[in-house]
Amino acid sequence: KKVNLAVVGATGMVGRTFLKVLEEREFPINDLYLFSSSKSAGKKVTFAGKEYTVEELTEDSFTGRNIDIALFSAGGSTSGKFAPIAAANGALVVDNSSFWRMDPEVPLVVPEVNPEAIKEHKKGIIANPNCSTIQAMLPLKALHDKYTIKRVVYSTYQAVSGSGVKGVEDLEEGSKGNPTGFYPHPIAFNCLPHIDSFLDNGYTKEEMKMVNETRKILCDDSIRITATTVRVPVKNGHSESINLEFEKDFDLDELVATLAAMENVVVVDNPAENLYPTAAEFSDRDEVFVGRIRRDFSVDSGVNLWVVADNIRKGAATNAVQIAEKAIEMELV
Ligand code: 11C
Repeated sequence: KKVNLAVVGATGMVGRTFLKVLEEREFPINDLYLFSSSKSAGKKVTFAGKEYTVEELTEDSFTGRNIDIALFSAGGSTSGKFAPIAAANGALVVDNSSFWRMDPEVPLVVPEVNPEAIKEHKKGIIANPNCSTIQAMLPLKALHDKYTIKRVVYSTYQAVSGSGVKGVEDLEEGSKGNPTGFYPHPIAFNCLPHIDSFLDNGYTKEEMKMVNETRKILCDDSIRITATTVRVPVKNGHSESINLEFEKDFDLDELVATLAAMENVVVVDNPAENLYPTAAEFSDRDEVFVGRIRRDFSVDSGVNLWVVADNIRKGAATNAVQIAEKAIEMELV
């Protein structure tokens, strides 16, 4: 079945990657509509050999166009206002912002982990999780099903592309000695334990997203979770140290095999050959890469993992496109 598809935020970093991923995966598109703010409206974009003009997003953009699916990546306030308008006009919205993620009527989906949740949408909106949460969910789901996770300690090393083009500019200019002042401190040759804004509990919003979204996606509020999220001078690709404690004991070889058997997880773990995933070498891919898999000897049953993925692909665009593909497969559009 071919669908009429809209991309909202088509000229942004994630929006452009939506188009790349849709083209690569030969997504079955009938009519394609590209929307942006007034600033980028009028730009020409080529998709599958055809030129499209980006239109300004307005309240009438979805009227009378029979748009089946709308992929949104234009920030929380745009999603808050326009996703319900798109849904009211019959579109199934897959939203990349944080606006709808914790709404109980909005499924929060990683297709390899909880695809069946897609069917439970009540508002015509499905939320794409935060990038740092998405990549953690694949290994955690495989291990939670088998060993029951009791506690998670996340420590992240997140690329500047997660902040958009301005973050990448600050790293590039800052490394030449001219930081743009985009971050509260220079990111070049530095690490900032500060992603998104600070909350009253001392955590950042990014850290609390990891805590709350993990529980929602794994459907388990009993898991104890803490997180420290750090911006590092890496252009693209988030890396995460994940420490897990289990209810059940495990055999390490069996645990590695369990991870390797998970859909779209690739184990890259051979210390003797200096083999482990790194952001620079393993981004621009759609899978999640896991290495440095080793027992945590400080607890009865625990493991440490190093998890790397492309935050713009699997962490945003690819995951959203996979949700749209599942929705078509499930005949929801
Ligand atoms: C970052 N994770 O790397 C953020 C970007 O909630 O969708 C995505 C923010 C979000 O800065």
